[in-house]
Amino acid sequence: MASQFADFKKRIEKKKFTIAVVGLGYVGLPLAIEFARKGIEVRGIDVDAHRINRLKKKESYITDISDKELREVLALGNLHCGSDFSVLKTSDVTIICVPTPLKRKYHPNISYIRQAVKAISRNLKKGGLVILESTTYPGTTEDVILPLLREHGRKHNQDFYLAFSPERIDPGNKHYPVNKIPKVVGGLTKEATDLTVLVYKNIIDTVVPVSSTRVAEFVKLLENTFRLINIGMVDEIAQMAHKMGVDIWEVIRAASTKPFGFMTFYPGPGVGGHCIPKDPLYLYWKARHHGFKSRFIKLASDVINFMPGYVVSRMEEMLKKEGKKIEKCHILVMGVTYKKDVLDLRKSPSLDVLEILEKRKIAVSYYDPLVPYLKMNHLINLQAVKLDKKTLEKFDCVCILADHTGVDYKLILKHAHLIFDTRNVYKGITNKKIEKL
Ligand code: SAJ
Repeated sequence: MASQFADFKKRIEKKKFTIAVVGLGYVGLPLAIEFARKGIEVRGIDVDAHRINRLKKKESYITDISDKELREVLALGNLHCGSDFSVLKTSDVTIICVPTPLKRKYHPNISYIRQAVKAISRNLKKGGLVILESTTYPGTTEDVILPLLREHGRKHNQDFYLAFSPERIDPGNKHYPVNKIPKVVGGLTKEATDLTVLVYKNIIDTVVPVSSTRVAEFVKLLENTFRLINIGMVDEIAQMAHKMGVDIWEVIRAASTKPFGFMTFYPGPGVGGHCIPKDPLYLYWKARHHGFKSRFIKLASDVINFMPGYVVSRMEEMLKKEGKKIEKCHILVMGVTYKKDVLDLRKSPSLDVLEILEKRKIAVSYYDPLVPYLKMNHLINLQAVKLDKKTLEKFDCVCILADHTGVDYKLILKHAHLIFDTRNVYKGITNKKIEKL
């Protein structure tokens, strides 16, 4: 066993090993590409035939990966993508990057992890290293994955090694590509940790070993719970500032000059995306199972979920000052993705605002340069409007919810009747037609 471990270490250091990445989404595909770029033999696996077809046509479906970049890496000839798990029989390392959504509020759904691990277990190469990257509650790797891999009489640290390493991909963040984001790694055993550190050192500048899989799982949840709570706090403080007639954006700008002991967060129409609204609820759920009810997580989640309704009530106030009833008005929603310049609608608060307006039978249209067409359940079935003088003059209020770059905000300021700016697009501009969060 010692010689197996020593031999495995040497092969990893010499890049003489193969990697399988299970799940080719916004985490898995960039990871597979990074390893392939370094000359390592990579098999990308995804159960979604549509994705595999796109990759076979050398087309990227991930914002951060251009077709050109994908073609260049595929031309190296060491990245092969498909849906066949049998390639794992010859894969030394398997990295799992599958979704971990919620079944319903506060209830994790790790079914994708289970499905992936069962397929891996059926094909696992003897002495292979399995690494889970999907964000999940502390204990998943040891209490859920380990028993599944132990089937067929396998012994860990002999027939396989097991570790957890949280993904830290930040979609759209050009400053921090995969190789520049420090990687935390926690193995079930020291050997598993050591092997996993060596695997990631092939592509990432800084790798941070921790003492267990539970610590590594917890690290990611702390990071994103920190974010959720601070965003929830500033969303609540923004409401206080409005009541007191104080410009919260100026307050934050000035507070940000403090070089220590403060971190800037901005109010918004709510919190979208696949991480922040969801990850803390995995921690909340697990803590409940240990008899601990997290008031911070619940409060922050409640506050951010209140924001879309607050946005509508603020517009209602603005229109009332003009003697208008919102029910008789036509609203233009600007920006429907969950954050600027990222084509992703998941949990977007803009969709909540649209839904509230639709349910109240308030006429609503939208514009988003990234989203030409929006269909959402039975309520929303809209084509994006054109952004021009004639169109803008039709609306009683324009509500800016995602502050994409490249939008003609000057045109909007010139021709809109009223503007509710939730992203401080009109920083430093005072104009009676504009109100901000
Ligand atoms: N948001 C605010 N105010 C803020 C920051 C964000 O309202 O001050 C809103 C955004 O508009 C968005 C939501 O929160 O609707 C989430 O925004 P985000 O910037 O946190 O972006 P995400 O969801 O892409 O989060 C990712 C996370 N990365 C991983 O989980 C690996 C998160 O850990 C990162 O901190 C974050 O990117 C980042 O820093 O950009």
